[in-house]
Amino acid sequence: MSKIVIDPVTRIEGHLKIEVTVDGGRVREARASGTLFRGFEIFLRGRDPLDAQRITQRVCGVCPTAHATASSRALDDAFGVKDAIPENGRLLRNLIFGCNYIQSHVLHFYHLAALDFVDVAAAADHAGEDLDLASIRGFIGRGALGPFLPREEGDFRLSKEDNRRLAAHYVEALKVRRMAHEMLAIWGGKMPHSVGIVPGGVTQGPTTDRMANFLGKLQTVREFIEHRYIPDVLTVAKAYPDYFEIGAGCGKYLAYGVFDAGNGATHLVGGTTDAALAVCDVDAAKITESVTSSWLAGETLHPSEGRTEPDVKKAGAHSFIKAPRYDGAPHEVGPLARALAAYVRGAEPVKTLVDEVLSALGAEPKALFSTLGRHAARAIETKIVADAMVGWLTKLVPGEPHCAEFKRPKESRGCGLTDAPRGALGHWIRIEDGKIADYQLVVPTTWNASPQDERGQPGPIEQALVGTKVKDAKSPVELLRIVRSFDPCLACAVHAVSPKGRMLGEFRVA
Ligand code: NFE
Ligand code: MG
Repeated sequence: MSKIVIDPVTRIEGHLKIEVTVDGGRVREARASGTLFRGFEIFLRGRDPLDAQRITQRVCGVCPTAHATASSRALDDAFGVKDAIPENGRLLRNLIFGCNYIQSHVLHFYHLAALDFVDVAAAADHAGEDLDLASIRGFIGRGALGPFLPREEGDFRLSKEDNRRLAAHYVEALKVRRMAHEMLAIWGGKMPHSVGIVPGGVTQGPTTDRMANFLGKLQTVREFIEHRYIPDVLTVAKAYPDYFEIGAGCGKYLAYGVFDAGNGATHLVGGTTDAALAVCDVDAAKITESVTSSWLAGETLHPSEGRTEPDVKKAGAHSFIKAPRYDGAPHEVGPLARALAAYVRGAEPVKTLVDEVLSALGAEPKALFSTLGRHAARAIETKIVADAMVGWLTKLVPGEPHCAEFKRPKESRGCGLTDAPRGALGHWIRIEDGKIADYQLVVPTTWNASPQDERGQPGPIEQALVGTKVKDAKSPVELLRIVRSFDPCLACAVHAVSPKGRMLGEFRVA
């Protein structure tokens, strides 16, 4: 029996440590640890409730809009205006958040995950005119390899031509992400840490020139999704079909739903699903967080009563991540969980698009429970969100209200649920004497990268690794591909800003 330690897992956000024991060439046990703590839930206490929208965005530079959305929804609830958001406010919140979804999903595929499957070295001897490939060739020629590392040799399967094409799209994707940021800034002032989404709605209303500017950029982004992102995921999927068979995970999925459709409905529907393709509505009372394996004091609690008290000497603890559970069980969150909830409910356009992708790959729905299933679900969702944004844009009415008036109660409680790009996100606030008395965040990667709970149940990423065959313990690319398919963000998971840390991971084989 041997042990592989990957610390930190790189090309993700923040510091994730993965330890596995390998027996007979397969992973027998896996342990995920978040190795950073900064305590947003602690320093929010005593502040003005309106600060929550500003401060919680600083949890993460990739998904600040998700935290702006969850905190504003928690405050809508606490201030009693959650049913009073004007139409323009609802639609602009969706448009602002939609830009962040597109940016985040494109970032994940091209810049965080693709280079495990695409050999960027194929651009080194490119002699043609393509400026994007020439730019990569320039980086390689100068020995400036940082953006492309770590690069695990040994299992690159695309043709040289496909490797080059996808490497060029890596560069094109950087420009698309910039455009998504610019689109968000049309409504939200800046990105990251935008000022657009606030309790009651948004800070500014629509004008025809902003709408026209936004639509032009949106069409460019939609073309990229249609002609690059989705075909590129299919190219990878066809070359690595065994990744539809590994990395399945815990077999239980949770989505709260996202993009307000009015009257309590969401455009991307929520629900809990399981591997037998049964779906149920979510009951937020069934959410708990365990701290058995975490360097945190206390016991299993509902987040509305949650505590955050570090205890770095705690015996048996190995992570700063809590272990969220739904109805006592670990649940995977993210694009796959959302796709499954919609697919099983027969919600369009998800059902048709998922069936189209499965038929292009000659795969059954059960193939979705896998490493590549997560990539496919994320790509399909990017198209659905970008397409829906056209409809939201055309419903805006310049001159109509965009934010509800609210009074600030001395005492109140609020809960804001949404789905962030990486999965189910909840913020809970308790206001006392006009100030934040308690604030708890239960974040997507907290669900996915959670450690064992008090019943000894491992978290979703830990379960996804168990059983995986590792060909070369010194270059465990299978483990990295599985972990990255969850798009982990440790900065979010521990609710901390990631400092500039060790840039290159190390693999230790004991
Ligand atoms: Ni730091 Fe985040 C998203 C949130 S993930 S990226 O999406 O919320 O844990
Ligand atoms: Mg928390």
